[in-house]
Formats: sequence, structure tokens, C-alpha cells
Amino acid sequence: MGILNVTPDSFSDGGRFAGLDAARRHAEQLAEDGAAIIDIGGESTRPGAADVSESQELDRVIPVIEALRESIDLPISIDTSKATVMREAVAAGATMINDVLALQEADALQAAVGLGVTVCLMHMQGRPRTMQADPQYDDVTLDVTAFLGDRAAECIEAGIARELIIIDPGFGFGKTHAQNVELLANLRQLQTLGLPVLVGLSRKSTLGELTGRDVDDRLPGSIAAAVVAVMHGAQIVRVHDVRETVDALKVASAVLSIGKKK
Ligand code: 9MG
Repeated sequence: MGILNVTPDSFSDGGRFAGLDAARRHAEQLAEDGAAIIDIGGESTRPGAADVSESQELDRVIPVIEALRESIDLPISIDTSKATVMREAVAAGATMINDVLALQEADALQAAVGLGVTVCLMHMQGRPRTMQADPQYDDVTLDVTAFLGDRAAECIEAGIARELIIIDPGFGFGKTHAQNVELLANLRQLQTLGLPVLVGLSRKSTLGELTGRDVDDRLPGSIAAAVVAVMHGAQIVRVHDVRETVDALKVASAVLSIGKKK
């Protein structure tokens, strides 16, 4: 999954793709580099980020989705927590909802039920403005797994088909660096839920903490994280650097496919 942030303040790409032409060119590059899905977001979810109004978010993402529907033959995911943005994005051509709040905002669950598209339910403790203050867990892996299991059950009960649900532990969303590493080490635990797992670690601060690198110098760390995630059972990785990650994952997949034959 290639990331297309159309926010003026994205932490990892400095908002370089906020203009329509720049966004389209970048999405085309992600597609050429081997992305299987393009994830478009108009609200920054980085720690401390301010809220964005519904109309601002719509103004940012809808023209981009409309433009990409014409020029790119890939599924488009809308990264949003707002029901209206979900509905308008799907009407414009998106076929997946990536919700960092796991459809817990007002009307979001009903919107997703009605739209009948794939949904990614992500775990977050707290909210972006304050989530890194002092995250607490009894056991981060078991707590995150329990939350995602409960959310998935609620979504299925509300009418979302099980086959349309993807889960995501939400690296960096209300987790210390140590908790992120522990979660990655124990990622296989999420497979007990029997749902596809999506992981987003690309350029995140835990990689900065581990490597001592600034955000624009975290490519090797991001590739390592994507490979570890896939080796530990992730089916989808959400990344900025698609070409390099796809190459690395071709190597990982070759190794994994031998393991599966035995
Ligand atoms: C929008 N966004 C930022 N980080 C993310 C992550 O780790 N997972 C998902 N699903 N979305 C994310």
C-alpha cells in the first residue's frame, strides 16, 4: 500500500503532495513502483496533529480520488475517520476505507456497512493530540489483539462481511517505542483473529529511535520493519518508499514460499 498524503503538514513527506498535479504524479509513480493499493489521506494523524474540518478534508481528497480514478488502475483507499468523507470518497471511486479510529466515530460504522467496501480497522490508544503522553497496557500485544477482535466482531454484527475486514495494530498510535518493538516481535498473535493484517511503520519515530536517523533518512529502517512485519504474518504494508520495499519483499516472499512448501 503506497501512501499519498494530501495534507500540508504530513510529518514524513512535508506535505509535498498537497497540489492536485503533484498528487497525481506521485500516485502514478507509486503505481509504477509496484504499489497494489494507493492510500489517500487528507488529515494528518501524526502525534500532536490538529483536527481538520470535514469540508477541508473533502476539498483535499475528493479531487485527487476523481483524478486518480481516471489515470490509475489500482484500488484507492481513503484514510479517514469521518462518515461523510467515507461516503463521498467511495462515490468518487475509492474502494477501501482505512480508519485509524476503527469506525468508532459517529455514523462511521453505519457508513461502512452501507458502502460495502473493504475496511481496515486500526488500534489506537487515545487520540493523536495526546496519544503519546503516557500509553499504558497490561500486555500490549494481548490488549491490541483483544481490541481488534472486539471491533471486528462489532463490525460483523452490524453487517460488514468478514471478508471485507483487515486489522492493523497501529504502530506509533498511543504506544511507546518499546511497546512498538514488542508488538512487532509478537505480531503473529494477531493472526489468531483469522483476519488479514496491515502494518504501517514506514519512517515512524520508533525507527528513528532505533537508528538515530531523522525522518527523511529512515529508508533502511523502514525496509527492515516491512520485511520483519511480512515475515511475522503481515499481508499488507503501508509505506512511502514503494519501489525499495517491493524489492525487499520479493526477497522475503521467496524465502517464505520455501517455508510453506515444507
Ligand atoms: C493513516 N495511517 C498512518 N499510520 C498508519 C498505520 O500504521 N496504519 C494505518 N492503517 N493507517 C495509518
